[in-house]
Amino acid sequence: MKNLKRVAVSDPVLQILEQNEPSTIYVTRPTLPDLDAFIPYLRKIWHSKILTNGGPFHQELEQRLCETLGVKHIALFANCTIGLVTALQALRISGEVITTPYSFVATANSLLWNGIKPVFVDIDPVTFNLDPAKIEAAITPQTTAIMPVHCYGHPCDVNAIQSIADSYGLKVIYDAAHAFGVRCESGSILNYGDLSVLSFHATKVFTTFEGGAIICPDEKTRQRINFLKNFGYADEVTVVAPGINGKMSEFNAALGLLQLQGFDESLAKRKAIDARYRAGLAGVAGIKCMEASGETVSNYAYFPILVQPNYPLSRDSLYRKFRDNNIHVRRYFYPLISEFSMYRGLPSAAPPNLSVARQISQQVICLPIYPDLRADQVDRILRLI
Ligand code: T4K
Repeated sequence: MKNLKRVAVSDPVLQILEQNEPSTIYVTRPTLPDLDAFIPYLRKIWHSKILTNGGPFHQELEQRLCETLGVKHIALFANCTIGLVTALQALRISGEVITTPYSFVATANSLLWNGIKPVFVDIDPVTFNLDPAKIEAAITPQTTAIMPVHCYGHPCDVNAIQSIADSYGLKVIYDAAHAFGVRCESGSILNYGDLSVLSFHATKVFTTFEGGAIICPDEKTRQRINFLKNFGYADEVTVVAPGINGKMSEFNAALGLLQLQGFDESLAKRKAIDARYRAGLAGVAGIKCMEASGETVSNYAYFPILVQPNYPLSRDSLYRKFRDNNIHVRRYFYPLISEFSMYRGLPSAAPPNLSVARQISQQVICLPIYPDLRADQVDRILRLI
């Protein structure tokens, strides 16, 4: 980007890029492979002319992801949101679904897209995930499932959630958009629940530009999901359900294969940044870092801090201070999903019902974390705090 000023800019894409301050630090930046390494993959696509519909790169990425993540069955998607919408369809979920207000809006939107009523339950003050102790009170005869989120990649209390689901005959679909590569003692966190849905968006620890995947327990479910993501086609002349187009293209799948090669190195760099922040923030009165919630392998996807009342600045003043210094921190997740216009009329969206989520949402700032963030940039951020 540094050389852009010297280019005679008639290209509208370059004009947009030029507006970005080179010194800006973003909350995240994707790690990309060397462009030259991608060319042979593109050559194969150009040569075969297979661009989509479950081609060879798609098949290979599914297999490689199963090995890397430690899961048995996976179905790739164009993005996580379509994956969530399809996961609900695959399990024929209807009526009411219990979910968290403390997430990206796509979580609850996937319910509305299926004509399902979201029922918001408050979160745990330590994990920022659905509080299992509050789930039972929200169950009604219409409840058919629970949709928790492994927020920031920190595992939910999967055992407590499963035991409630078993008692009431509910399905569990995890929004695992943040949880790529996260493990707990028994292995991948993605093996819990009936289905888990990943995001491979540009802002995620593993990215295919846009992309996602559903992790499922058996081949039969995966087949139904594959029908649903391909308009419902079971074969050339049979449509078994009103499916959607949720397929990942060969371009994205090929990129994913290349991205996997650099994943361990990216993780190690993220871990070092996480440690540097923690060391720098230890003892700063009024700033609280989030702790792990039972994972044995973290993915360091986000670095949320809470700006508490004893810090000299309010959360929003600190946020503005960052922005004034060209540091684009984000307030994930503020506002709460339950505060958006299409949700705030729901009885479960009433503020007293969600007091923990509201407090955290009003205190949180996600600091920049991505593999190419340099130590001197982390120190600049720490100095501002
Ligand atoms: N469930 C959960 C729990 C989620 O968090 C998400 C998505 C989903 C479901 C749905 O997943 P997908 O359908 O997207 O696969 C971003 C992402 O767009 C969104 O994917 C993500 N969660 C959410 C937490 O964050 P924004 O509006 O903050 O994105 P944006 O464009 O402001 O990007 C943030 C920063 O990232 C930019 O300041 C710079 C950097 N960036 C971004 C893009 C898009 C890049 O460097 N390159 C890029 O291409 O929502």
